Amino acid sequence: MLPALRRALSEMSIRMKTSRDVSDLAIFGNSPAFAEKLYVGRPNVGDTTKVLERIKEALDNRWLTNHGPLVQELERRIAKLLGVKHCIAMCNGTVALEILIRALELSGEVIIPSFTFVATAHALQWQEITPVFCDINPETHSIDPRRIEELITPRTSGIIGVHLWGRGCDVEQLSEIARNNSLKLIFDAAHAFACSHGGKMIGGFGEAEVFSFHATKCFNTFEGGAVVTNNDELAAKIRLMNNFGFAGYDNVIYIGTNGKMSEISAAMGLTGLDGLNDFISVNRRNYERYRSEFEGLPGVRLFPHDQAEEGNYHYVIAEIDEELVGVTRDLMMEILWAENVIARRYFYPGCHRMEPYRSLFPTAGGLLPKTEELTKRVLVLPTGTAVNEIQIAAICEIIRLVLCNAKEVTARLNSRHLSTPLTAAEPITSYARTGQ
Ligand code: T4K
Repeated sequence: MLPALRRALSEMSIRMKTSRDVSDLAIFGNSPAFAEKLYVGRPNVGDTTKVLERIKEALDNRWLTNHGPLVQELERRIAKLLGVKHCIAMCNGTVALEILIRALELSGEVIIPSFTFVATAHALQWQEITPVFCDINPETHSIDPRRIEELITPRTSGIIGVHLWGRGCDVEQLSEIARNNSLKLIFDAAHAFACSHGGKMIGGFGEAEVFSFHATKCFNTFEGGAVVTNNDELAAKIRLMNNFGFAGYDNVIYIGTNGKMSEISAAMGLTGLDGLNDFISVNRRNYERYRSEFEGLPGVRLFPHDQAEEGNYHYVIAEIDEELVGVTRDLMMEILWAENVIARRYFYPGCHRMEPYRSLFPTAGGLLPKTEELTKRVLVLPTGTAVNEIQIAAICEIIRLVLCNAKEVTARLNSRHLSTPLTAAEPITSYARTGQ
């Protein structure tokens, strides 16, 4: 470990072990680098006093849910921030997707990427609509518009683009395909709160867009989500459906469900909005730190956030190419977990390999070669307000140590796992950082 880093660690009293050679790694039986686990998706909490004040306000008002004043305020502020006419806050992103899909009367088949959180697919299948999985562009990790038209059948009613990792998918191409084929286009923007595409805030594209405000997101309401749209009629219908179809006391005019957000969630959300710029600047600082640590590390690609756009920088995604580095992504994850770095392999193994889709479409993988490859490479690393730059430097040191000694690490672990040998390609010669 760098002397400066070691000094900084002792000054900050962070309990971290330093690994200088492979034998120090926790996977070989040593104590982990971090005394406490570092997670992906640790919630951004913001000003706790303010959250509690707002919750007290709700309790004092005795107005706890059913489109109360805090939810209304949250909806107004989100609509303003995103430059959209309507925001309908909901209990989570999955229910928001389900209600939107139902409100648009999607049916038959809907084309979606397989490389997404399983909720995108489940929101369709739950309503007996078949998700048809489309391959992705490995550069952007988003649905590849060039692969869509071959999947359109007379049963296709729509397309769901997913702005994965907060980066806008190819909205223009998708819009053109939807227009030419009379399909409804919506976006799963679960990752993309406060992000822009082509200089315009995500939220205003397609028929409507859906956000998740789950605890693990950049901006959270404990559990929560929203549909945002500029379509007045659609917004009115969704509002009804979100509250059992009630259009006033005793007057149900439509089939609906219960997707309402509570006042406690809105209290968290309003406080999160107050702190949003701070969350994003920490995320951005962390991302830049990872970027500089990974510079000159061949075989590892850090998924690029487009600096020309507004971004929330909420996910730090490393792609570990086994062919180039001689270590599998899974082995790297195992090593990091042993060090208490709980990196995640989102969205492994791809929706098409999860149930019920795996049984329904056992050959889907043949049409998804890029998805299949990417799900073996992606490793999402801890960031957010719970992670600091010193910790990031130490995580990167571990990764570098493993990559510098890929052959030795793999051989030692292969002898440990004799029953399931790990494969090792010839590693690139040097991962040492310049100046080390
Ligand atoms: N579309 C997309 C593209 C999505 O990514 C999602 C959700 C949705 C739709 C659906 O939106 P919601 O219905 O969820 O609003 C997590 C989240 O539960 C999920 O919301 C999110 N995407 C997905 C990407 O990540 P898991 O299965 O990874 O959750 P879990 O329990 O493993 O937690 C993730 C990490 O966060 C852990 O490392 C621990 C940490 N954590 C979690 C919670 C809840 C904390 O430190 N504190 C906490 O309170 O799905």
